[in-house]
Amino acid sequence: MSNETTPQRLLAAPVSTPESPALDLHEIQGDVLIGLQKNFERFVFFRIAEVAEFKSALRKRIAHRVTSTLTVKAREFQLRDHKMNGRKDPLPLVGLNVGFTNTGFKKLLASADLKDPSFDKGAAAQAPSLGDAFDGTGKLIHWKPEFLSNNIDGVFLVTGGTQAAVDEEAHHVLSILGASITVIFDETGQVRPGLEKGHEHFGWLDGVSQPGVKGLSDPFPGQRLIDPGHFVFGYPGQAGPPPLSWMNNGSFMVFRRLNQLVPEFGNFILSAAGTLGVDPVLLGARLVGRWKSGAPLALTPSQDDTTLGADPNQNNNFDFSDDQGERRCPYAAHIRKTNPRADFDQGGLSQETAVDPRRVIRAGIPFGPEVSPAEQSANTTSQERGLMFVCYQTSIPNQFEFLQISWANKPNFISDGIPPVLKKHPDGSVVKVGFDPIIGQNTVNGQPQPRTADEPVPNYPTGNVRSTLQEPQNFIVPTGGAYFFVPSIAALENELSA
Ligand code: N7H
Repeated sequence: MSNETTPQRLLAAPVSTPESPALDLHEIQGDVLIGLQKNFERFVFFRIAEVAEFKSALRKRIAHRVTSTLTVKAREFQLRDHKMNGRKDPLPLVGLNVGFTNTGFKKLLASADLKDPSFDKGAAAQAPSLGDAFDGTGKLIHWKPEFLSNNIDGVFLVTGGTQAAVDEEAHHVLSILGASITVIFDETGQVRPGLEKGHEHFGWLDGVSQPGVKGLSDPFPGQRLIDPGHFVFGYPGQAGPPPLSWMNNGSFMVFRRLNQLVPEFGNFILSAAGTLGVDPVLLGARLVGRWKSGAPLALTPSQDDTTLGADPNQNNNFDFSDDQGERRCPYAAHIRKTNPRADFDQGGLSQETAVDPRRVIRAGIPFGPEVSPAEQSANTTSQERGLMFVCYQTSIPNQFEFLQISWANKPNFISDGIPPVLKKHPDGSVVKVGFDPIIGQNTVNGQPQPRTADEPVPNYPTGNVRSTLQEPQNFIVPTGGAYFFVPSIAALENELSA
C-alpha cells in the first residue's frame, strides 16, 4: 500500500480539472488521498482521559504538527529527487495524522452526529456482519481485548523513513499530551526488508491500483479518475446528505488488524496446485488476479512479466471487458472481486455508477516479523504477522463494508450480486463465482466455513477447463479494528478543540 517504493505515488503530479473544485490540500490530512510516506508506521490508539487538557493541547501544540496532503505532495518530489540522485538511505520525513472514533467525538463535540451508521456503531459491533468469527456469547474470538474494550477514542498515525524518527515524534506527541490521554494499544508496522519492500506478507506487490482523484491525480493509463467526494467531504461525488460543515476536508478511516497465516497459505497453495494439476505460482496468481510482481493476469495470463508489474503506465491498463468468460482472470480473484472494473457494463450499468462509488483509497502497511525457518518447516504460524489495513472513504457502509460483505463474501457475486449481472460459461451455465479466496469470509453462526472459488485452473485461451478451488480455512484472520473520522486540520484547530 502506501510506501516509498510505490511508483504511482512517487510520480503523481498535480493537475486541476475543470469538473472538480480545487482541493484544500493544506487542510486534508496527508494519509487520506496520497498516503504519508512510510517505511515505519506507529499506530497509537488512545483514550481521552482529561477532555479539557486534551483539547487545549490539541489546539495549541498538536494540530499544527499534523502533516497535510500539501506536505505529502512536496515530499513526493523530494523523495523522487533523492532516488534520482542515486541515494538509497531513507529520508526521515516524519508524518503525523490523527483520527477519532464515535466515542472520541462524543467527548470532543457532544452534539456530533457524523451521519454514518457504521461509524456510529463502531468496528467491533460491525465485525460479525463482515464475517469475523464469534463465540456463543457473541464475543469476537480472535480480536485483541483492547479493540473490544470500547476505550479507543482516537489514533495517532506516526510515520517516517526510520524507526528512530517515528519513535522520536511519537514520544514528543505523547509527552505533550501527558495524562490527558491513556494509550490503549501501540503497534508499529513496517515495510518488509530487501526485495520484499512494497510487498505484503504473502509476497505480492501492494499499492498497485488506487483510484485517481479528480483535481489531484494525473491518471496513468487505465486508472479511473474519481470524484474527490467519494474520499473527502465537501466535494462532488459525495453520497448521502451534506455533512456538518466542520466535516469538510475530512474522511472516514477504516482500520483492520488482519493477521496473515503465511506458511499455511503457502502450503495450501502447494497442495491445492498438486490436486488441481496446476503450477503453484500460477494458482497463487489466479487467486489474487496479479502475479507477485504486480503484473495483472488480465494482460499476461500465462506467465509473470516483472517489467509490466513495475510499470504504472501498464499495470492497470485493463478493465476485464475482453475477459467476460474469466479465461484470463477468475471473477473470484481478489482484485476482480474488489474492483470488477467493466464487469457490470452489461445491462446498462457502468463503472461510473456501479463501481466508482465503491472505491476506497488504501494506505495500510505490513506488521510482524518475517516468517522464521522454524515456522516455514512446520508450515505453522507461531508469531503474529499481517497487514494493518487502512482505507479512506466518505461512507463506510457503501464503500469498505460493501466491498467486504456484498462482493468479497458473496459467492454468487457477480451473477446474482448487487447489481445483478448474469455471467455465463461458454456452455451456457451460470457462473458460480465463489468467495474472494484472499479476504472472503464464509461465516455461519460465528463459525468460519470452507470456501470455494471458481476457475482456479487457467482457463486460457480456450475457456473449456472447468475447476473449483476448495479452501478449508481462512488464511486472513481479523484480530482487531476501529472506525475513525480523520478531520481537516482546521477542524482540529477550531471546532474539535474549542
Ligand atoms: Fe487487497 N493480497 O496480498 O492479496 N490486495 N488485500 N484488500 N485490495 C490488492 O492493487 C491483500 C483487503 C483491495 O483496483 C492487491 O495494490 C491482502 C481488504 C482493493 O485492482 C493485493 C489483504 C480489502 C484492491 C492485495 C488485503 C481489500 C486490492 C493487488 C489482507 C477491502 C485494489 C495489488 C491481509 C475490503 C483492486 C494492488 C484493484 C488489491 C492483497 C485486504 C481491497 C496483492 C493480503 C480488507 C480495493
